[in-house]
Amino acid sequence: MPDLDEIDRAFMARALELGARGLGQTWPNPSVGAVVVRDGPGGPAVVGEGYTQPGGRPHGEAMAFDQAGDAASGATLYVTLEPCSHRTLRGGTPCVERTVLAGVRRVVSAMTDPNPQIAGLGHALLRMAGIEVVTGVLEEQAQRSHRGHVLRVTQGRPMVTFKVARTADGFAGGAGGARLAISCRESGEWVHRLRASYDAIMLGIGSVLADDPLLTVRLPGLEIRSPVRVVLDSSLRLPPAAKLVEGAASVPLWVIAAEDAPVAAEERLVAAGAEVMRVSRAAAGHLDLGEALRLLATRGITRIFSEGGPTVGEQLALQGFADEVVVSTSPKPLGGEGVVAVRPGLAALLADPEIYAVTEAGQIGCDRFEVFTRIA
Ligand code: AOF
Ligand code: ZN
Repeated sequence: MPDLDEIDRAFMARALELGARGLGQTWPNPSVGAVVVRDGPGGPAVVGEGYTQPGGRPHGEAMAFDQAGDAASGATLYVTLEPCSHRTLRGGTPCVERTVLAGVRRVVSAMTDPNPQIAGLGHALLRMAGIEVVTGVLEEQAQRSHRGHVLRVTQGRPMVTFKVARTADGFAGGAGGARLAISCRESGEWVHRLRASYDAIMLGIGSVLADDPLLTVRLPGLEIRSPVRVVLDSSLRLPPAAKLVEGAASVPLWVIAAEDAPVAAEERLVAAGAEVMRVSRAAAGHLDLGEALRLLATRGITRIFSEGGPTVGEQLALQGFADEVVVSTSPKPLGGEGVVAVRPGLAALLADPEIYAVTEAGQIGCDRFEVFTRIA
């Protein structure tokens, strides 16, 4: 017989799996997974499951309770984030209230919601209503899943993942920035799936000019999950004929420029369907990355996937914003001079075990990949 802790971890793992399905779709809200479990003759059984819906409402718990109906009475609720205790204009009964009204006897929660409107109040109110509350089950996994939400509410910026693909000899592009076909099909598909779990994809104008990418999710069934595309373009060099701009009517395109970028260029991009936002310049005339990220957080973005280029990646890491770094390495060398994928500043940080830890590594198709997570 598994003990209660093991049972709790198993149902929480299921709740985390459900919550992960909503990643990239629920901003400005976190994607919360919830499972309602009731003891039956054959042991505990799931009577309701749910996760936060696109746009952030209904909340995960509401979905699970809708499915469970009367079966929630006397049940245990597993939830990946502290249930909300607040009432907002967006409506809906707070999840704490729904939990009490449903007659739930026990709540197992992975972590406290750092949103100052909640911050422990959800758990406290449940306990005051006589419900047994267990917290911290699979907390590490939950913290990772909710990192975008946590950083947005505690630091006012989204979480950022920087991803770079390199040849066996370490290049992201050919001489003069020429585009290279680096990744194999399987890892290309994996990147498309990863993209779909982020709220926005961000890249520097250098990569846009070199590659003319579309940056949408092109996997069957996932096309509608394309994140917002964000271009860091201090002087507004983005040509209105770029593929990114052509698609702006169907997938949002936000261009972040410096305050002094030409107004005429802004007008051309806006006429083509893009939105232009402005931030200050920082060192060496580059955009102030911190200000750009804070701006994106105020627009509701919680998770950013940055696909380049190498200079943007290095800057994100040096300024402490690259929460995760994904490096994929192909078995094929370029065999000449090119654009270095992992620049020296980033390489030094990734090699420092006090700053980054390798949290995942493996093989996808012919490519090798590593995920580095910032730990300090
Ligand atoms: C939950 N379950 O599924 C989510 C929660 O704007 P509102 O009213 O939807 O509230 C959003 C806040 O609620 C959000 O900032 C976060 O703290 C929490 N999200 N809570 O109980 C959920 N998505
Ligand atoms: Zn809620």
